[in-house]
Amino acid sequence: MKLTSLSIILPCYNEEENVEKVIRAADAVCQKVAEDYEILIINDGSKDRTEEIASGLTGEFPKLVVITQANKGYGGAIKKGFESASKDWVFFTDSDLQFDLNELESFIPYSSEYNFIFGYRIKRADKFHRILIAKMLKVWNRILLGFPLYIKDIDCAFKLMKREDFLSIFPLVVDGGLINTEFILKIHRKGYKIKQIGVHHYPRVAGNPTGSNVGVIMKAVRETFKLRKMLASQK
Ligand SMILES: Nc1nc2c(ncn2[C@@H]2O[C@H](COP(=O)(O)OP(=O)(O)OP(=O)(O)O)[C@@H](O)[C@H]2O)c(=O)[nH]1
Ligand SMILES: [Mg+2]
Repeated sequence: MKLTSLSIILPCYNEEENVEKVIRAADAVCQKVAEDYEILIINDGSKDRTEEIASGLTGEFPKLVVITQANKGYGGAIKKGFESASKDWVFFTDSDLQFDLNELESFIPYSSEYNFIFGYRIKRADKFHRILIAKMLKVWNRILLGFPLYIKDIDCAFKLMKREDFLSIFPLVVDGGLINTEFILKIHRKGYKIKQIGVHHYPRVAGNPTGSNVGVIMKAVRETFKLRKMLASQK
């Protein structure tokens, strides 16, 4: 079984050591899981050779599209990917090789029954403080936003979604670290079923982890209150 068509979104910020490998991995898995596909590299204002390396591979990979924007942070990068995607299904993951893209294959059989298929990290290969922040986010989201508790791993960057249904919850009001929180909440409130599948997670071996600096966390706090307002207005 294959998907009719798939856009795979890869946000990249200073991923010169990872970008070629992730493009190769994405192309290989796309060939297995989709009849037609596009690979979208969202180069989020990288200061290194990410763009040069990715653009240099467009000859070898005709399905590869490199989109460059000024740095907007993780949320702004995947949002750009969602806006640029054109295929029936959308899958996004990180470009730092912390996931095995081949595991997308195990999601495909569920695509006839579910429009949202989300990975959860069976065992997170992250530092203690990152895992603690994720646990705190869950409690925070529950108390302030009424976030559903059955979602195992809010921010797992391994999600497959049917684009038409995903677009029905747009526009997204946040563009920072709470982007997953926002769209999961909206999907849940619309009554969609979400299938969750365990995926493996590996330590980052190259490049710099910057996903949890103080600026990112402060923005997430501001975004929570923006989200609360949005939810209240939709009641
Ligand atoms: N940190 C960061 N990542 C970005 C940005 N824009 C896009 N990304 C990409 O978003 C993905 C996730 O970023 P990571 O820094 O790996 O964040 P994380 O996986 O939550 O945590 P660590 O790997 O521990 O930092 C990667 O593919 C990045 O290249 C940005 O402005 N900052
Ligand atoms: Mg990472």
